[in-house]
Amino acid sequence: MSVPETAEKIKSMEIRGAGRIARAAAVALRDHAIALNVKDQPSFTAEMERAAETLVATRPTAVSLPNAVHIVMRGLDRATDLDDARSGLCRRADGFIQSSRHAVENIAQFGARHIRDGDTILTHCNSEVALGCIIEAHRSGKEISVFATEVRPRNQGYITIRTLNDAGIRTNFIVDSAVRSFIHDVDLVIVGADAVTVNGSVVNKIGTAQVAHTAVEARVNMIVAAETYKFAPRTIIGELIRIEERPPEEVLPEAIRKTLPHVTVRNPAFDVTPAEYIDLIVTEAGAIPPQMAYVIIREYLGWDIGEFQRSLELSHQP
Ligand code: RUB
Repeated sequence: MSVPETAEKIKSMEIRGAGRIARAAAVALRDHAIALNVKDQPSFTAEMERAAETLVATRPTAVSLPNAVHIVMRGLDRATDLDDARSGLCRRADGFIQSSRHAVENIAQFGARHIRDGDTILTHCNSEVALGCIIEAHRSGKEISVFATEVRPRNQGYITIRTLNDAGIRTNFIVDSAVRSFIHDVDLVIVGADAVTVNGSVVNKIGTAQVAHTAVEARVNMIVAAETYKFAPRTIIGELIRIEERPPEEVLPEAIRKTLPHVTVRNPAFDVTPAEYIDLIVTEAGAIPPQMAYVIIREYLGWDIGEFQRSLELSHQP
């Protein structure tokens, strides 16, 4: 698939979920690199940078996207000629795609260990890693059941219940506002993440923070399943995660809105759950308390504070 096609599918949410978005971007960059017909290395680098920017601009919240693009583009770093640049980039892209798949598998194994025989789990939105943990627990013979939310306005819950049903897992489907009514039937909440900040806050589908607050009040543990490339390096230097606000049509059709001139629809796609509401973040590097997010950013993402300091110093020069 071409870069513009991939970008369009990410924007329209045909490709969605932070992990899938990251892998789709890596595939698009690799295919673009293979197909690019340019005569020298500088033109190749310039074209690849343009493609990278197009992909990163599609959705602002899922940090997995710029992280994946950064990892892949580092394939250009030490290239000496055009062939070297092309093969370096493809190697990094294939490496990322493969390690992302391994990460999802490992998190499923680690996360499943936190689910006990007889547990009822609540999940919100549609996260392949969160579902991976639940399905692995079921596969290993634990008798479990699930509460899955609807996830207004885009109804990602429909995808979740289809996956759980296909896996043969007993599932209750509830509207988002019913979480408080059922929380005492729940033993554990498991969700995914679009971003984890340096202070351990988790950015995920709108409503996650409400679910977390309800879980804390009911003394129900909450686990976040997140690959290390969902941790946000730039939060080290104070950058905030941008919360995507999507079009009002997703919430209320234009025909109705036209009759309500004093009403404005707000449609943030994500919210922020504070670290203190989260018991554990399960990554492929192991389970960590959210307060250890900085270690993941430093040890696993290949960004170091020196890189930021250099760019900040440069931008301070007159
Ligand atoms: C998806 C969402 C998911 C995370 C993690 O939002 O919030 O919980 O992206 O998903 P959207 P995964 O549907 O708006 O993309 O674990 O699959 O990466």
